[in-house]
Amino acid sequence: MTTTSYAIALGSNRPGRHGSPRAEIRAALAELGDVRAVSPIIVTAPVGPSIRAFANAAALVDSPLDPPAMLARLKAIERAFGRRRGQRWGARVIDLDIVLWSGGAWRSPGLVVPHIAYAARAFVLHPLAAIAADWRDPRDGRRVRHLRHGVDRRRPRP
Ligand code: A4P
Ligand code: MG
Repeated sequence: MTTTSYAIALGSNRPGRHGSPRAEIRAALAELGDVRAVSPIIVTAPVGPSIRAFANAAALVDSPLDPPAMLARLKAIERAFGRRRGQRWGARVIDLDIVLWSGGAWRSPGLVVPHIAYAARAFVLHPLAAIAADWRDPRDGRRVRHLRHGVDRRRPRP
């Protein structure tokens, strides 16, 4: 069976049964399966209406699953961690997104890969650049390191 690679973004801004958001991320990483690389866990200011700071990280996961099956797996982990439905953009114990897939672009009902918003999000690109700086977006060939420089330039300077 062919094994593919996924770049997964992890986020948490609410304590759960494993402890702090950082502990929730560590626990989720242990559930992801064949994890080949893990970024540092960073603390980021919330983007959107949520007030609490996030812990964010990225991981590279090897898996024979196709993207819908991988998404189902991530959602099962989210449910097991006690994430409630209908809390879009709200505080969450764990949020697991598929950012990139080695198979390229994917589009099916309820799933778009690359993730629709990742290229503009520092809280995704900073951890991802620590483990996959040379991964290219299949749509335009831009590398993760290049995208990260883009969000850094948009950040206001003190
Ligand atoms: N979906 C489609 N494509 C994907 C994909 N590539 N990976 C669908 C994962 N899911 C994908 O996501 C909503 C639906 O998107 C899923 O059911 C799936 O079918 P969700 O995780 O259930 O809901 P959500 O995460 O609340 O909504 P959304 O729009 O995904 O929110 P985001 O974009 O994930 O933003 N600030 C900081 N600093 N750090 C963060 O991690 N996260 C968010 C959430 C906001 N602000 C943040 C952070
Ligand atoms: Mg999500």
